[in-house]
Amino acid sequence: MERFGFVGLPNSGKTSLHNALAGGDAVAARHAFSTKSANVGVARVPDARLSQLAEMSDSRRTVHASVQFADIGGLVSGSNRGEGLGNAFLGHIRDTDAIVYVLRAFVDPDIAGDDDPLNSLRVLETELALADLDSAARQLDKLARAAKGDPSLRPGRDLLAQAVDVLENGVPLYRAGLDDDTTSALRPYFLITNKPVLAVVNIGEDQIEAAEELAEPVRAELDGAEVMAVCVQLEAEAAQLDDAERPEMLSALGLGSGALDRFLTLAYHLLGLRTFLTTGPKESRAWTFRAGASAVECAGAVHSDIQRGFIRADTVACQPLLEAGSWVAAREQGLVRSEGKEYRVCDGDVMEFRFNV
Ligand SMILES: Nc1nc2c(ncn2[C@@H]2O[C@H](COP(=O)(O)OP(=O)(O)OP(=O)(O)O)[C@@H](O)[C@H]2O)c(=O)[nH]1
Ligand SMILES: [Mg+2]
Repeated sequence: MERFGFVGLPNSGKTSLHNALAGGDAVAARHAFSTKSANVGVARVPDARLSQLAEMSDSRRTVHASVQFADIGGLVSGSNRGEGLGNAFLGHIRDTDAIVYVLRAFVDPDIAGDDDPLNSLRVLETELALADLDSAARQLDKLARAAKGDPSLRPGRDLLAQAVDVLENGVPLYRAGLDDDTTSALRPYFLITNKPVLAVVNIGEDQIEAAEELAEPVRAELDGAEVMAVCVQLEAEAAQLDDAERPEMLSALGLGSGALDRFLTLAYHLLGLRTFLTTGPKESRAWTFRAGASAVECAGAVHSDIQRGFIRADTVACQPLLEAGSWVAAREQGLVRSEGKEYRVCDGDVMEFRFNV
């Protein structure tokens, strides 16, 4: 399952965001460093198509795609030298797939901490770049020695040297304009700033009107990265309500359908994740695949036997299927295609795999 790691200053709202997303109840508290070990939660990726399919098929259950979130302790300026809680817990997010910056904009004199999102971003980026520099320099040292006797290790050594050059200037790797091949080649070294980033600007209840104004400078600074203003506190409270009450509360507060659904959808897409669906009386289910995956690869997500014995995949896009009203009707109308192994699956395809083992 895809994982996101939260990075933020103390009291920026990381644990509150984690609770809002995962519906959990980890301790969010007024004092800094209230999180001392990582919380890991799972959030369902919203998908309106799924409930429509479930209704069409009269499914006994629906299963959403999901992603994981790791909430760790706050970072401060100097964490790399052991200030605050130090930066040891960055280890918990080295193997995540993307970084979520949680940047505080809400103002509350009773809760210590910086409420300038841009300033927070700069502190965090410096700390992450320094942590990566430390790790990259150590790995480079080892590899450089080993490469003397083994020329096959030289490309790796050169790559790490390139990363060290960038990081030494305090620049996160995601800002260095590295091409896709370099980014992929660096992946095995588990550098935090080599991952895609998105940011949540945590606004107060009294800042909802100014949401865009508060998010804009961060968006400009991160140069096109996904940046969203979210009133984390309200969303966390709304997350405690049941599915029927939540929309009422959110719309009464002027928050529309809430920011978390949008955030999850953005995060999911940022990683190049897509969804195909299966539907029947037993269940309707959303399955995650990487953009560009083939039908036979997607079959493997459902079951290895289906992948092994793959014959073909009956495929129809979700919307036409819903309009037809059933698989039978869709077949009669000629909407269902029979796709082979190499078919590139599209987001929203509904599939029925034919297989033989
Ligand atoms: N007024 C206000 N308070 C908030 C908001 N978001 C979070 N808080 C409060 O800020 C405090 C810190 O929130 P946490 O979620 O614990 O922050 P954290 O980033 O996990 O903090 P550490 O784990 O200590 O690094 C809590 O008392 C929250 O209730 C907000 O939008 N408005
Ligand atoms: Mg916390």
